[in-house]
Amino acid sequence: MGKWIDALVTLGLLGGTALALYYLFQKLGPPSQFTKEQWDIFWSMGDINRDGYIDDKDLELLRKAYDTNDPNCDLNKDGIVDTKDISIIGHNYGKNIWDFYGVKKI
Ligand SMILES: [Ca+2]
Ligand SMILES: [Ca+2]
Repeated sequence: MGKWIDALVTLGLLGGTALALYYLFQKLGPPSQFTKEQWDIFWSMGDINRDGYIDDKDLELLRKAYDTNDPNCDLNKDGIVDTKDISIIGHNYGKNIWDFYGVKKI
């Protein structure tokens, strides 16, 4: 009987720890290998959704924001989303943040 109680207490503790870690992960998000500044630089090269890749998803976001002043898509920060911003993505298309900074992806 005592063994069962010990086992249950252990399970309870493990479950509690796992739950606490889960909530912490949800709150803080996955650990990032890069600083905010590094993400900002890569954003300015065309990674609008900040997923680490400059690809069709970013082009699509830029297309939707075309001819607006959406600061999230205004890569050269000249106040308008236009062909200049598209050409920035075009220039960097296919790059990813890990290769760019020479960091192994975890
Ligand atoms: Ca992206
Ligand atoms: Ca612009």
